[in-house]
Amino acid sequence: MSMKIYFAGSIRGGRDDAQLYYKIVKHLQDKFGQVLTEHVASLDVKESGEQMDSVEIHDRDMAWLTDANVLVAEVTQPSLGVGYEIGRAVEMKKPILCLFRPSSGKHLSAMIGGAVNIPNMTVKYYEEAEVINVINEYFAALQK
Ligand code: 6IA
Repeated sequence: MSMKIYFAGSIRGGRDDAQLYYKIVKHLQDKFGQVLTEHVASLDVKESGEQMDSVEIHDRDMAWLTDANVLVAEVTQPSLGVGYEIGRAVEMKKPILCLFRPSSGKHLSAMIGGAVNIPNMTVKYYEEAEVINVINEYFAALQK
């Protein structure tokens, strides 16, 4: 089944994990469907980008999120935008996979890690080497 996938990853929160976002988006495109937000994984995107109109970005992204079948969020690098997208997707009752790497030494927000009672929201703690398997397992269960 081909899905519409919204991938969320930090932009102004910091681009340290951009290579990993690229790897995730590539895999989602190869195996599971259309990634509406492939620019999030673009290695050219910088943290600044002041020339872009925030209203257009917000409204376009919310339209994509509304259209998406699933949200995949890499949450290791803290990002207000990613947290906002997750909260909006919870309200829209979308299936949500949050991916967090404890080996980063970062501490996941309690608002994400503690969201265990939210139906359709999964937080997966993983190592970078496992990322493909973790995504495959989640989508296998989703597509059942
Ligand atoms: O607060 P952040 O910037 O870290 O938020 C990142 C999240 O918000 C991503 O998952 C995106 O879906 C969304 N987002 C934030 N900024 C943009 C953007 N341009 N274009 C599309 N989606 C965005 C910002 C300017 C850019 C060229 C640097």
